[in-house]
Amino acid sequence: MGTRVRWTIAVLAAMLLLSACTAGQSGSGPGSGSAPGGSGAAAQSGAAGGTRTDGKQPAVETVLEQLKTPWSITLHDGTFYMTERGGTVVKKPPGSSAAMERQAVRLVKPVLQQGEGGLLGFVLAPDFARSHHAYAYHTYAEDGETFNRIVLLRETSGGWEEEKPLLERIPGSRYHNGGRLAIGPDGYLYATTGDASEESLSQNKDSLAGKILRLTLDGRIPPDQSSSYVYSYGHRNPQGLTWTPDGTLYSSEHGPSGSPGGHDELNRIERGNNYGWPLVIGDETKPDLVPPLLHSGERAFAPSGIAADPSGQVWVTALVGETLFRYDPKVNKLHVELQQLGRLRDVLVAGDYVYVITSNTDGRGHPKAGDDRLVRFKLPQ
Ligand SMILES: [Ca+2]
Repeated sequence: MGTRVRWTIAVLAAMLLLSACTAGQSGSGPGSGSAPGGSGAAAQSGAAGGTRTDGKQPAVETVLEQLKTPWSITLHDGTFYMTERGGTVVKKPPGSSAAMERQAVRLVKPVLQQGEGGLLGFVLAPDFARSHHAYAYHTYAEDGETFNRIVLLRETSGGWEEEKPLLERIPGSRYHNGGRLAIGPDGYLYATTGDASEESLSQNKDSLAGKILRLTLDGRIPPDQSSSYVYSYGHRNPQGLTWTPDGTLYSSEHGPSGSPGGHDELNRIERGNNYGWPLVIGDETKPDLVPPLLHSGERAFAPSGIAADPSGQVWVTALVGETLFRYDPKVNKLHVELQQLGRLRDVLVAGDYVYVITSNTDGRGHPKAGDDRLVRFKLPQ
C-alpha cells in the first residue's frame, strides 16, 4: 500500500472518529463510536471504508428542507412519503409548485419518540393506488415497557388512519429498535428488529427481538415458514433492507457499543441463518454462524437505510460516518460516494436519481439551515 493511500485512509479514519466524537452517541446506542484501531479487522475496514479516488462529490440538489428527524423515504408516482420520528408523514406531490404536507398518523397506540425510537419504517402497499394502504413500524409504551409494532395504515383526506395492527409487542428500548420495513420480491413484508438492548434475545428464536421478520401482508406467518415470523436471527440492530435485481437480500446492521465498538456490518440474508450477535463480531467465527460480507473494524459508521440500484450496486447511508457508500458486490467493497451533508438516514433509488435524507436534527448531529433535507443526485451511469 502506497504512503498516499495509507494517509488517505488515516484521514478518513480521523474524520470518522471526529464525527463519532462530535455526534455523541452513535446510531448504535450509548457509547458507540470507538477510536479507529490498528487491528487486522481495522485494516480490513480500511478497504471496506474506502474513499473516492477522484475526490469529487456528485452534484446534489435539495428537493425538500425543514424535515423533522426523517426516517424513511418512499415514492409513488412522483409523490414522496417520508416518516418523521415524532409520528408524522411528510407528503410531497410532484412538481416544484406543489407544497409539502405534514400528515398526521392516527394510531390506536401512540408513537413513543424516545432515544432511537419513534415512527420508523414505512412502506406503501403494492396495491396502494387502489387501496391507499401502507405499513408502518413504530415504538410505543405498554404496561410500563417499551415495544414496537407493525400496523396497516390507510391514507385519507385527513392523513393516515390505523386500519389494524399486524404484529405487536416486538421488544423495544431507548436503543436498538431496528425498524426498517420492505416488501420483498416474494410479496411478503419484511421487518428488521433490534435486540432492544438485551443481547441474549437475538439468539432466542422465540423472541421477536434481534431478527429479520417476514410476514404476510395481513400479518400472518407465511405458510412456507413453519411456525415463526423469524426469517433470520442473531442480529443486533439492523436498519437496512434491500434486494438486488438477482433477488439477493442485503441488510445493514449496527455493531456493538463500548469497547470493542464499531464492527458495523453489511450482511447477505438467507432464511434461517444465524448472523452471530452477540456470540461473535467482526471476523470471529463459530460453526453455523454466518459472518458479514464486510464490517467496519473498530470504527463505527452506523449504517442505516440501504437501496439497490438496477445494476446491482447497493447504496448504504451512514449516520456516524456521515457518508453515502456504494457497495459493489462484485468486489465486496464499499466506495465513498457522498459526504459533507452530515448524518444520513435513508436512501432510495428511483428513475435516474439517488435520493437521500439527512438526520442532523435527531439530537446527535449539527443541523445546518434547512436541515433536515431530502436531496438527490444523478445515478452514475
Ligand atoms: Ca453479525
